Amino acid sequence: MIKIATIAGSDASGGAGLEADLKTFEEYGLYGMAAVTVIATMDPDNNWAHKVFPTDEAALRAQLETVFKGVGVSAAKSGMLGTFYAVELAREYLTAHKVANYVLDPVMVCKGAGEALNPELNSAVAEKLLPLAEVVTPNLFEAEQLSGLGGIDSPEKMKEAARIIGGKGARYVFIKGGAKLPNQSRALDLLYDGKDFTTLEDDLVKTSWNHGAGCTSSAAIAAGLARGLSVPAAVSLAKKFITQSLKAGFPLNRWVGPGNPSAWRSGNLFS
Ligand code: PXL
Repeated sequence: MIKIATIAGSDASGGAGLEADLKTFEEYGLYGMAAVTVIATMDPDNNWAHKVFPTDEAALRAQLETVFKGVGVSAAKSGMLGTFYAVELAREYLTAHKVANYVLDPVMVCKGAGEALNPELNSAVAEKLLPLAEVVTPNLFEAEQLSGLGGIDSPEKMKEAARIIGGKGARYVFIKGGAKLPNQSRALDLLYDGKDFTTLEDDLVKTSWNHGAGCTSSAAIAAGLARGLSVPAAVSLAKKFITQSLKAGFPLNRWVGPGNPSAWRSGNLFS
């Protein structure tokens, strides 16, 4: 069995975070493990307001010890880290255990949580983890934060941002325009390998039930790498996977709905 790990937050509602990651790993036929950085909860009596409870440092270190030293992985991803010590510990373990297939999802905001998480923490993620990443997977907002460019609203600006982010150390930069670019008829993402750009297009899925899309997409890329795919092949398969997942999104309640990572089984992921 091929092993893979996520260093991420738990989303108690199950659509994002490590829950989305583990569901995705399962669909790829992998053995998934998780080191929990924070626990995110949502309040049904207060408009689904998010709260984030960090795991304490010793508990996080012990989990990383279990996963990376005790077992070992073919690939890993990180999601919401939540604290400076989680950033440091992720760096320490990914480096010490020479995890080559590391996918950095620079989670800066939860859909529904509104404002960006701590900007200084975002800088620490960029400084400490970008240089380790085989692939970094920002959405447009995160690409703006990582590149320092404002208003990324076109494929040209996405390219400019990708060059800057690539310059900070990630081998591949995958910027997810998704459904967020103005006047688009297709969901458009961009992959940059340090030299060339590849544009990836698929059906534009207009849905509110897209909670966890970023987590699922980066988990699928890491899963593809764990299975031995090249980065371009893993990204392209992940794009098909997330499109299927979003087409099958569904509501959990009046506030939120996730995609469905098992949707490809009745779709055409591999065709
Ligand atoms: O979708 C971003 C995200 C990542 N990780 C956790 C989350 C969320 C959003 O809710 O809860 C744990």
